[in-house]
Amino acid sequence: MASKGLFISFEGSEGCGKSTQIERLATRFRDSGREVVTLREPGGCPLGEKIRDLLKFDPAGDGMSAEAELLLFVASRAQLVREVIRPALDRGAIVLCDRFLDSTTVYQGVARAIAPDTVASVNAFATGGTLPKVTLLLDLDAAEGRRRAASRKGPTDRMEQEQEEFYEAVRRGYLDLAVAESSRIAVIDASGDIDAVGASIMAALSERLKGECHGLL
Ligand code: Z5A
Repeated sequence: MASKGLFISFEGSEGCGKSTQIERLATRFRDSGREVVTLREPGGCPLGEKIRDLLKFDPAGDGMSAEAELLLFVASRAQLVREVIRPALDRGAIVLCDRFLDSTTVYQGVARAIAPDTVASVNAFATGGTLPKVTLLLDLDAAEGRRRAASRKGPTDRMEQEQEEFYEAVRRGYLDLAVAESSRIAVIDASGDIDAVGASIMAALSERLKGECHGLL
């Protein structure tokens, strides 16, 4: 049975502005009277948050293999889908998720060079067919994203210690994916100020959800 809710994911390289725009969009949707569930990956549920800590900060993660990393990211996703996302969509909520399967396709598949078929197959197993209706890819120069991210407080995590080429591969990987999956993924220029990016997001959603979201956009 088709769910009543709406699932939107946000993707992009580090510091591209996903969290900022999710917060704005959530406020807008809540003001229109809808239940909104905001989530992040990895994380979003108790098991996922433990896995997040393992992936980002736990010293046990030092020297983690690319294969173990892949399986931990999808383990977090498998739990989030079943524990939080599906029930929320069944209630009719709008789910805004900071990263989802495309992060694995790009970070593990492209930047870590794990075989695309392997990544696609574990992604399919984890999501069990629960996919975003629309994915907003916030595209930003990799170095600018790193500058923005560095301006925030907080400890550096394991993933943030990669070389610049890694983040450039991520950006290219996302743009290639957006071409391959253009019916789902909308590319948003994230280089403007917060209001300009927000306006581009609203325009992309209006275009892609035409006729499906009465009173929402
Ligand atoms: N990862 C993976 O490898 N495989 C997977 O399957 C998944 C994830 C799911 C998660 O990191 C890491 O895991 C991530 C990918 C990997 N690694 N990297 N690198 P995370 O969850 O800790 O963080 P993130 O997802 O990379 O995002 P972020 O760093 O938190 O950034 P953001 O949410 O996109 O941006 P922001 O916090 O909204 O904005 C960053 C700063 O810029 C902040 O100070 C804002 O006020 C400012 N900002 C926002 N918008 C603008 C504009 N338009 N102009 C100027 N300044 C702005």
